[in-house]
Amino acid sequence: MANRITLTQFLIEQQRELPGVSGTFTLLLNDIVTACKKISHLVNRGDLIGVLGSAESENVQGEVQKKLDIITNDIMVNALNWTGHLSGMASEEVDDIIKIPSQYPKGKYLALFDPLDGSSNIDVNLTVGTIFSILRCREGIDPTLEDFLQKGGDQVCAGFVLYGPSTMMVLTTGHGVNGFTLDQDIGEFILTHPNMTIPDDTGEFAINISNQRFWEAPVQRYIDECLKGEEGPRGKNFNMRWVASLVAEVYRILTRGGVFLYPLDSRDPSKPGKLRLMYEANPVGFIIEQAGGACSTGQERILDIKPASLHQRVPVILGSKDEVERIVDYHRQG
Ligand code: FDP
Repeated sequence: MANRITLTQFLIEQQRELPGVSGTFTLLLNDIVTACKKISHLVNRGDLIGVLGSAESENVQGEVQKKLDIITNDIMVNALNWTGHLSGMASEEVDDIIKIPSQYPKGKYLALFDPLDGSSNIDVNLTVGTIFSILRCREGIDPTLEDFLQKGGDQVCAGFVLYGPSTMMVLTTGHGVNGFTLDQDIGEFILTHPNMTIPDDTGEFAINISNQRFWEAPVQRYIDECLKGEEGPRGKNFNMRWVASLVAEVYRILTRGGVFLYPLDSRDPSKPGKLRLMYEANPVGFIIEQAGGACSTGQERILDIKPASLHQRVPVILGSKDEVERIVDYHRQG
């Protein structure tokens, strides 16, 4: 069919136009694409191939792992560890950094990923996804933890693949955001959503309202004003969504605007937020900003945070710029 731009063609054309985008980087993205196509196939086959359900193990965060959490992590690691494009990896499912086996050469990038985000949705056949973030690294070294602890603002690339009614990849290399749909017939991602942008204002919010009693005052105030609708200080009605799958919420916001909050709450003082900085907040924050939105903890821009540890959690408020700025302003006011 004429005029269909594949992801490979898109990347090679971008590589020609942008100084600094190397062939190695394009090949690395192709490695990730291959892994995500495999994951898409497994998610799609579901119970037919017995991959659903719990694995009866816990990950580093103390969360019960699903079988697919483990399988998808292995797919990512095994697709990326031998290619020579990476110096190391880190995964939400693995305690320490993942080293490149000694028999393989090391490259100049680091890959961090959440192989199956929203995995509590997998058994109920709702959208899940893979999130990834690419950082630079001194070529050929055996990276230490410190090499991984870079600010989100230093990411070379971030993306996620959505396993929903259709499989989609959303990608940024710091030059806008583009969306690709997997054509299952030919096994290629096709550019279907060029230059995705988020409207500045919104009438839609997403938050797990069952945690309301644990929120801080600025978030209580923002949600309360949304719920008051036309009769309240905002003078308009709001709609609410909660898919409980970050990738699905972010994709919705990229297509029709909105705001998503997983704020600081007082449930467990050892956990400042639920979402992970390196695998969730940073990559989606980069994408959201590149699409014209904003992403903050309420106190600071997510992409400015200097990470203290690999599995660090942060509060996340992201989406339409004016709404995020309003919530940040409520935090300033206390
Ligand atoms: P999950 O635990 O299923 O992986 O990654 C965290 C996350 O999903 C996000 O994708 C999602 O937005 C959130 O947790 C859901 O949280 P609740 O369980 O509080 O609804």
